[in-house]
Order: sequence, then structure tokens, then C-alpha cells
Amino acid sequence: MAGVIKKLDKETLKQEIINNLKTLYRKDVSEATLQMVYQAVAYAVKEDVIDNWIATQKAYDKAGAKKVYYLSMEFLVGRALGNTMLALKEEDVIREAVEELGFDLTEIEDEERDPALGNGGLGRLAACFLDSLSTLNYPAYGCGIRYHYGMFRQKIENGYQKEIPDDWLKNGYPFEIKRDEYACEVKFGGYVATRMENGNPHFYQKNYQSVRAVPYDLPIVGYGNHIVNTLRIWDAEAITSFRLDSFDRGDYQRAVEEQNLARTISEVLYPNDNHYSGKELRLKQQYFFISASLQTAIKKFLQSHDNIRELPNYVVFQMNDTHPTVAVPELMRILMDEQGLGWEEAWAITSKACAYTNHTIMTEALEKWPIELFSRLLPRIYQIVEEINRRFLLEIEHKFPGDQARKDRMAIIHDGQVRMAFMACAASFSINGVAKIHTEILEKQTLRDFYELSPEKFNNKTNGITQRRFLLHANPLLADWITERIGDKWITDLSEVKKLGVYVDDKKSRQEYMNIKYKNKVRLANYILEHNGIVVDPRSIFDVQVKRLHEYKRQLMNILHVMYLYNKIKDNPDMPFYPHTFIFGAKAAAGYHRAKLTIKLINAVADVINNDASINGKIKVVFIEDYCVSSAEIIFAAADVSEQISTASKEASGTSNMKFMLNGAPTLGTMDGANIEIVKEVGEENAFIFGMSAEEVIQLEQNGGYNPMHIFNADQEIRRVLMQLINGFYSPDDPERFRDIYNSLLTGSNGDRPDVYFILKDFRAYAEAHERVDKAYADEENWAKMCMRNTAAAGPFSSDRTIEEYVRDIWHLKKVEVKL
Ligand code: GP0
Repeated sequence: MAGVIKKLDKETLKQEIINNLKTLYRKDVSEATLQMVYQAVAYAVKEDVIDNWIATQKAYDKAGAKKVYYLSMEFLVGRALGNTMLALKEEDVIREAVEELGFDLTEIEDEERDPALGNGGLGRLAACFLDSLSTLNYPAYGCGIRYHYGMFRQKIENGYQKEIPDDWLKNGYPFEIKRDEYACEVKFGGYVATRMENGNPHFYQKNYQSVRAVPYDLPIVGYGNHIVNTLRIWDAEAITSFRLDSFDRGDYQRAVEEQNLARTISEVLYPNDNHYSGKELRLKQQYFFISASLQTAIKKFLQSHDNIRELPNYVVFQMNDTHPTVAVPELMRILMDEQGLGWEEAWAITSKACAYTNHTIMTEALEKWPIELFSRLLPRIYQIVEEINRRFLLEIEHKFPGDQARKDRMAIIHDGQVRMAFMACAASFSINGVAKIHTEILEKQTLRDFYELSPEKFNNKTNGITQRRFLLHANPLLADWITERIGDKWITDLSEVKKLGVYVDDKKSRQEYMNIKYKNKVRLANYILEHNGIVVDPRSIFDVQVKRLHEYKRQLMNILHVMYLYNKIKDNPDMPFYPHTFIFGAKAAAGYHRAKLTIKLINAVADVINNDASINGKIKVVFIEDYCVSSAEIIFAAADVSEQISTASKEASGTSNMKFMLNGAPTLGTMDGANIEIVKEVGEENAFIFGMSAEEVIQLEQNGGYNPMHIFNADQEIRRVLMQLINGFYSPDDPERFRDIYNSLLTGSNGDRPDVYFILKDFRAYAEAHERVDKAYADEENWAKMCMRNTAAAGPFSSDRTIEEYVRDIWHLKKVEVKL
């Protein structure tokens, strides 16, 4: 029966699991560990996936359909087993099979290590996009790197973050398939040689070092539609072993160097979020996965086409931030040096095939490679970049004759550096930001010159999240409740949730909805007890901020506010105050000292407050260790308040804001990123907005004149909180411990202005917004309505909507049906 999911039968499944245990581990069920059972179950599920996977790829070939290659250094996919079972609609039968074998499915799922091949929002967005592409029947490849060590695991020791290597491949990853037959060669270094061919110079690299790029494929399973797309992640292997005999390249020295290169390239993910570190190895990683991905894409294209000029009609490369921008000169190289095209033709193809997404306006995130490094590592690529730049400057001259200043501002090669964002803009046919306000800021400020040159390239694509992972999988109670009321169409069409609106005025529905929230809070409380040893009261307000630790995200403002509240309660023990649990989760980049000190501060404040019996548990502070996709799935469902408090203009979009909203937590936030669109959908009365606008922030940054010392001097309560940073109140053993944070707010440090992110400026507005939250929470009936309205208004924030927009405006893909 076409279109109907083939149901696994329970007995076969049990047999398969038993068999897998035997062939994988030589064990029978009674001796198997949970990890072994997990692997055995995963392999059983994978078998089903494979059938769909093969069918999908056949259908694509047959349809000759256009494909998007989503090029990204990061894919934060999270665990696969649970998601796959849901997508195949096999969860129930698998649960029964596993139970009959004497195991608990949740425990089995907890055995899976998250493939943490990303840092935060950008990598998770890429994963949500792949999920949506598959579910919406679009042909797509994710292209990335198989880091042997993903995002570090975080331990908190004595209040400090400690980074533990994430050896996620240790037990083997059951869902991947090594595709050795598609391995290819990537070349570094050496020099460019020329020879004449038919009267034209032909360029080629000599004396280079090579690595062998080996792809591993991960299945991306669409929801209930048999589609399985591929996430192809590349691993590096030494090439020398099978080349040692080649007489001109077989020297021993190079063999050793190539071994080393191969060993390091795909070893570890750089743990920086919104920050560029400029390391040579990072550029090697970029070129490595891009060259391998593009070579393969072109080869595949040429298997079914004989005119390379047709490429842009069948292939589009979406660059996830500037990290994959070497795709531009690499595609030029392949087209010219390997396909024999001239510059104009190669450029016509490249600039119709590449599109660029910008994810941040933070200047410290802008990638700029010193030309010394760039040209040494990628000599031929650098040569091409120089020519791209030369021609680009001519184009500017043509449109703005004599405007030398403009050319200096826009040059791709400038001041000894290659500016990757500018190359991406010059070469792409589409440039998009990730929320309305972000795209506006790109057009008016960050990329203004490029907007003036080519306004037609710019477009907005507000981010989204997949409801399948962040509601269906992460909040089964609410998912069932919704399906009972409006059916299950919301799973693939989130706009359906607006139909929940009619239940807002129904008292019984409200009770049920809030009861689910309560149960989810109990689940999180148990998690916190198990992982942190802290007892929290599920009846308290769960006020949550989970995201990467960064000064612009202002976790510091949050904890300073907790300190302020604590002072108030100590001074006025009888003041009415509803118990709060302030929950934090955040990883700091390993080299980001102030961020790490902020984690220590949060834990120091937690230590004092959680152990002060005199406040009767009115405030608890919890720092959840190792915030990652799987803990996120437990946290969102349990939140009462969503903290989205970045300095306006700095958070490109945010995506946790959408996950909280969908799970019914009102936003406490600034008018930044997608918060603005969230508030517009849900209504200002169902959110808690405060603080400076983006415009005000930008004005104040440009005009100067902000002096936080005035606030410090005038506001006694703020002053007291800041003094507690340096008088040992939270660090009796070392009163100087938090001096750097204090200085950053009041005097500035390392040449920065004081309070770069306007924490003191926004502090009172933030405190006042919290008072509004508390007041609203006290009105139980109305609070329930607010929460429900958030869920009901979350429809536009599905990544399905985002992907449909990318398809309509940029990629122009057609849906492909797969029938088994
Ligand atoms: C942006 F530039 N983002 C970067 C980066 O290096 N890493 C990263 O995660 C994020 C933005 O900060 C964001 O606002 C945005 O929603 C996300 O990219 C996806 O567009 C919040 O995480």
C-alpha cells in the first residue's frame, strides 16, 4: 500500500534485537548491558531506515530533481533513536518489544550519546533545517565534518567549568555508514604551476600535501513520508599509505607531514560561538570539507548531465555563515582547472549557485584570514580570490565611479586580510539574515555598501525550529493533549496550533494544560536532583535562561538581578514573594575568561542563596551542568518564563525563544532578534518586554556619552549588588575573584568601554519586568491563558515555514514523493 508506513511487527523486532546482541557482542539478552541493548535496538531501527534511504535516493535520481547542499561547519543533531522511531511511527511497537525483553525504552534512549557536532544556535538551526527538508519532501544534503571530538562536555567543579573531551564515537555510532567508495583527495600547500594547453595557461598545484577525505553518511528521516536525506560528514585519513610508491610524491618527510595533517583536521570542533579565532587549523577544516563536498557534488552532477553550465538549475550551495565561503573560489577552481571553463563562464555558474546566510553582526565573529596564511595554505585558491577581488573592484568602480573610499570599505582583500563575509556577498545571488530586525540591520549598517550595490540580493528568512523534536518528542504529554483537541496535522503543519485558541477560555482545558506543565516541572526537578543534587520545588516559578554563555546574551544581568532580589528579601523578610527557581544552562568557550568567571559567579551566588535557611527556599539558583540538545528537550517543556535578554541589536534571531514559546513559556525579553516577531504574534500582553530598543543601542554606541558610573552612584540597590562583587560577599576566600566583572561594568577593561552591553542601563527596566511577571503569575487563570496563547501563536516559528521560504525565494526545489 503506497504511502502507508510498513509496520514492524513486534516478534520480528524482538528477534532482531536478540540477533544483533549476538552478532555485535556475543551476548544474550540476560547478559547485555543497557549500552549493548541500545546499540542492538538502533541497528534494528536502522534497517528500516535503510530501505527508505535507498528508495529516496532512487526517487531523486529518477526525478532529476534540483538539490540543495547545506554547507555547514556545524550540525547539532542531537540523539537519533527517539526521533527516528517517531518519524517512522514505530515508537509504540519498539517500546513494547523492548519492554518484553525486560528493558525500559527511556533508559535505552539515554544510552545514546548526542552527536554534538556544533556549538549552539547556528548548528542546531542546521539540524532543524535538515529535519524540515526531509519532512517536506525536498532533496537535500547536509555537508559537514565528522569531528572525532564534538562540543566538550561540561563539568562543574567547585563552581568552575571544566571541559571534558567528548569522545562520542567511543562505543561506535550505530546510525552512520562509512562510504569509502566516495573518498576523495584534498590538497594543501605547495605552489601553483602553469603549463600551456591549447594556447591557454593551465594552472595546477605542485609539491602539495594531500589528505584523503572519507565520507560518513547519517540518515535524516522525514516524518511519516519515507524520505531519508543524507547528512554527509567528512573524516580525514592519511593518503600516503596507498601512494607511497608514487615516486615524485613518496618522500618520507612529506609522508609524515601528511599523516599529521590527516590526524588533526577532523579531530575537534572549535568551541567558539559568535567568535572567530583565526587558527590555521580552522581554515584547513573549512577547505577540507568544502573541497570534498564540492568535488563530490560536481561529480554527481556530471553523472547525469553533460553540460556543466546547467549546474545552477540542479544544484544550489547554501553557505551557513561565512565558514564555508571557500566554496566560492573552490567552485571556480573546479570549473576552470578541472572542467576547462574560462573565467566568465565559471563566474556565471558560481554566482548563480552560491547563497549566503549571515548569523551575526558581532564584529568579533567576522572571519578575516591573513593573506600570508591563506596563500600559503591554499595557493591556487588565493590566486582566484585575488582575481575575484580585482573584478569586484571594477564592478564597484563602474557603479560608483571615483568612489575610492567605497572600494576600500568593500574590498575582499584589504589590509593584508581576506574578508570572508565580503567574498560571500560579492559571489552569492542571495544574502539573507535570520530575523526581520537582523536583516534590516544588515542592510542599513553591517552590509550597507553591499546592499547599495545589489539590493536585489538581500532577503530575510526568520529562523524556525522543528516541532517534531521540540514538542512531539520532548513534551509527549502536551503533544498528546494537543492532538486530542485538534488532531495531529500540527506535526507537519504547525500553523494548525492556532486552533488551540478556542481552548484558552475553557477552564478545564486550562487546568489540564497547566497540569501538564506541572508534570514536566516534576520531571525537570528530578533531573536536577539527579544531576546537580539540588532540591527544587516544582511549584516555584521556573525562570530559565539556557543558551551559550556570552556577554551580549547578558546572563550576568540575570544573576545580578538574583543578587538584588536576595538583598531585598533579606532586608524585608515579610515582603510577599512567590518562590522562584532561577535556572541557568550554558557552556562558555574554553578561552573566554569572563564568560567562565560568570559561570563561577552564578554558582557562587547559588551556593550562598540555596544554603540560606532564613529565606525559606524563596529563591533557588540552579546551574544545569552540560547544557546540550538532550537536556534542552527536558528543560523547555518545564519552563514558566523564557529569559531572552540580549542587548537589543546583538542577537541575530535566537531560537530557544521559539522552543520555549511552543512549550508555553512567555518571553521575558528585549526587542531583539525574533523576540520582536514572537511578541507580534502572541501580543504584547502575553510577553514581558523591557529595555532599550536596537535603535537606541546603536545610537548610544555611535554617539557615546554613556557612563554607567552615574547609575552606580545614583542607585543604591545597584551599587550594593556591584559592591558585593568585590567585598567577598560571594567569595569570602578571595574577595578579588569577581573584580574583572566589576571592572567590565564600571571602568571598562582591555580597552573596552565600561558596560559594553548596557547591563546597568537596562537593569531597572529588567527588574520592573520581573515584577510584572510575578504579578501576572499570581493571577493563575490569566497566567494559564498566557501560556496557552504562546503555544497557540507559535505556528510561524516552525522551521517548516522557514524552509518553505528558502525554497520559494532562494532554492527553487520541487517536492519528490517516495513510495515503497
Ligand atoms: C551566530 F555567528 N550564531 C553566529 C555563531 O557563530 N554562532 C551562532 O550560534 C547564532 C545566533 O547567535 C543566534 O541569534 C541565531 O538564532 C543562530 O545563530 C541561528 O541563526 C542565536 O543562537
